[in-house]
Amino acid sequence: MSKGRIIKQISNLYTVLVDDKIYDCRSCGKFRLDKMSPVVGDIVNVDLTRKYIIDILPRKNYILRPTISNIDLCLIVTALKEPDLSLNLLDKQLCNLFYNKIKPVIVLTKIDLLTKNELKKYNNIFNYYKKIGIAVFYNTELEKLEKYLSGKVVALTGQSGAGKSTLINKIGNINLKTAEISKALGRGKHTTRHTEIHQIKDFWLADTPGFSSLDITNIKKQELKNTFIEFNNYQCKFKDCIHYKEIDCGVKKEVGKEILLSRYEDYCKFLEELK
Ligand SMILES: Nc1nc2c(ncn2[C@@H]2O[C@H](COP(=O)(O)OP(=O)(O)OP(=O)(O)O)[C@@H](O)[C@H]2O)c(=O)[nH]1
Ligand SMILES: [Mg+2]
Ligand SMILES: [Zn+2]
Repeated sequence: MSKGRIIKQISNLYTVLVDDKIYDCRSCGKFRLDKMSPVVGDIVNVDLTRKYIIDILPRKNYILRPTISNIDLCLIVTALKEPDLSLNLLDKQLCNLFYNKIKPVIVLTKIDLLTKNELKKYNNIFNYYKKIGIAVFYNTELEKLEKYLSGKVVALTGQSGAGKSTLINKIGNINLKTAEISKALGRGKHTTRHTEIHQIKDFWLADTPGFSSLDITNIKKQELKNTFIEFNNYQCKFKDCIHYKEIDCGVKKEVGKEILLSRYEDYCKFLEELK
């Protein structure tokens, strides 16, 4: 029996990396019974003669969208144009990651397509995200980004067409498939079809399939406020205040002042989706 990491999955075929060697393995029936199937990122025990995954070692973390485990960071790759920036989708992804206790980093792409004025507007918005403690990089700041990623297992997530595979190609000097977005529909073409971890320099980057919408309705109403991390800094009259219809709410008092308006609006939209 040997220990390795799953770096790729295509239906029931898993690519497992054991001591720098790659093995194509299947998972045994017991996982179907346990209702817990192996996913990319899992550390597993494998039987190398029969090419079977025998056990999944305890996970440090796990997330369903994108489906991956044991990551140190997740880069939310976000285009400022083509497809147009959606702060709503960005806030939703942040919720999803904070809820699953995975550290998010925002990576902005396609700044080359912006006018000076647009760039200024976006700089103000993203300074807010920095202020609340989320690291923000442009996809042109490769050296800075690489230093930040050093030693880590990192997943890239984001809308289809945002530039995830392009970024990995640039950093790793490799050649993952990329494609222009559909100009007619204004969105990506779901070019990447499976999750795969690539060893690059002294870190690991997982490319994942992009999406166009994200479902967070598994989060409970009382839990949602904790995924908007800056809300914890304010005092409300009621301990269980969800910052919605309550009186004397410290969060509502700061909306448009200390709290970015779009953040609070997105919070309310998500809360209503959970009802
Ligand atoms: N102008 C510009 N184009 C970019 C940039 N980054 C990526 N692109 C282009 O955007 C398109 C989509 O890039 P991909 O890397 O395929 O996007 P993806 O996020 O991997 O998309 P999926 O695999 O569908 O999830 C490609 O045509 C890239 O060349 C950028 O910073 N500027
Ligand atoms: Mg891709
Ligand atoms: Zn409140």
